[in-house]
Amino acid sequence: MTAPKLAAAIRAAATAWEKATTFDQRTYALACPGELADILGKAVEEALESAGEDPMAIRQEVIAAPFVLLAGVFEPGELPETPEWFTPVPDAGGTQMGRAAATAAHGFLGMETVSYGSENSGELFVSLTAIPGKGKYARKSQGGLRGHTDAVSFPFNGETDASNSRIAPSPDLVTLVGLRNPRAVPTTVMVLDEALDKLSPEDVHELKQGQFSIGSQTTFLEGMSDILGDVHTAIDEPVLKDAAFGTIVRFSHSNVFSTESGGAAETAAENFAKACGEVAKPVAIEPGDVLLVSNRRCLHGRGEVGDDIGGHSRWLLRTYALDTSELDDSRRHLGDQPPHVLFP
Ligand SMILES: O=C(O)CCC(=O)C(=O)O
Ligand SMILES: [Fe+2]
Repeated sequence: MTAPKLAAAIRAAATAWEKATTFDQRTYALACPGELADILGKAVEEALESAGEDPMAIRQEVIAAPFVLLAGVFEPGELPETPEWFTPVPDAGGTQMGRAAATAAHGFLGMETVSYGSENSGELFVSLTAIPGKGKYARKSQGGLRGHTDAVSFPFNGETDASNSRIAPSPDLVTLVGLRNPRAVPTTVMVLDEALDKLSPEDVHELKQGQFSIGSQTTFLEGMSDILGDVHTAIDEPVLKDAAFGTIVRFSHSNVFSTESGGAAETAAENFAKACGEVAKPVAIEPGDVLLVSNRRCLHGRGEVGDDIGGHSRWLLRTYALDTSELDDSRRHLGDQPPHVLFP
């Protein structure tokens, strides 16, 4: 039972930080997420030590987990009405503490909180809410989502994209912060190993071959055209890969296709999508919770959100974390962007 111990330590670190700072100091600190992660990550470690826990063991367990729900790690407190677009995240007491709790978790895990210049202009935290209107963003935001990994067209950590070596890896973690969820709309998690247990060895073999086209997630499309001059698609890539610590995945029901249709690869992808649906577990992220989802050992999706807009309707924040200890600076935007903004 690692999650409750880590949750208590994050809550202690975040609460102490809140008491020791003013609103304006917190605004300023959140603008330097690397430094804040160091400070809060150490505070989490100290809180675990004073509770008699072994921080190293807890860190390893969380890094290896498909997902970890950290319940009640911050007080959502003061919040404006739910926003109607991804950005900007309003600077209010509740969003500050939610961002701090996520930053503390990443800092403790030794991961950097990152964004991509091509998604929501590189904002580090974005709001996931129901968007009004009839366009593609509105439709996507109000509907359910089938299983996917985020930033799916980008390579695994430690690998290079075949078309452009600057393209940064997809995140290791997708981190969701609960601000409002009055209808308890579930985020769904699909543990990779559970899905693979449902597949034949032949299907698993097919999914490990470089024979899938992997298109971009909707939220990256416009930014990517601006930055790369084109939309990025990874071609002839595998969906599964054997890594040192087990099998890892990049997949999306809507953006991954076998390069050739009608063959064993296509059947394997269909069977995999079906298996993911069968193992999906609902996790309703409540206000004050942080859900860490491995973007390698787990897929995630969501139940139907519905058309409640603004007011006190569902509101999560999303950010990403990546182990950047081996990342070359060429894979960051740099220039006029803060260092945490990755390319493209
Ligand atoms: O809203 C959620 O619970 C998850 C959303 C998600 O996975 C996404 O926007 O990529
Ligand atoms: Fe997602």
